[in-house]
Amino acid sequence: MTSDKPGQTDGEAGVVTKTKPKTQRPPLYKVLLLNDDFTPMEFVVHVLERFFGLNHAQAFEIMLTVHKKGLAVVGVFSYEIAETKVSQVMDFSRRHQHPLQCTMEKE
Ligand code: TYC
Repeated sequence: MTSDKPGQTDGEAGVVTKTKPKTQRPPLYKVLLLNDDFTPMEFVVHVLERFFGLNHAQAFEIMLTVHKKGLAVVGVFSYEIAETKVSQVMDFSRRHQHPLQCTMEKE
């Protein structure tokens, strides 16, 4: 403040404007696995181990969640990685003639 009289201000006294430093994070994408009535449970477990680096217990648990709830998030990745995982799962499933569906969604 530049004013010298008590209680009088130049209108700027005590006004603090903070500019928050913004850290740019890349957007993340959830990879979702969807249930169906035909894909064998063992195949889904295998897919989760092979393409998502899960151990057998983790893979089995996620497979059961999808089976019971209809879908589950398998992992969260950058756009490129998520897209690659979805393609790998869809290609592998089609090659084995299973209707397993995998999609991605912005977090
Ligand atoms: N519902 C399937 C069955 O009973 C198993 C299954 C689980 C299929 C998860 C797809 O993403 C899936 N054989």
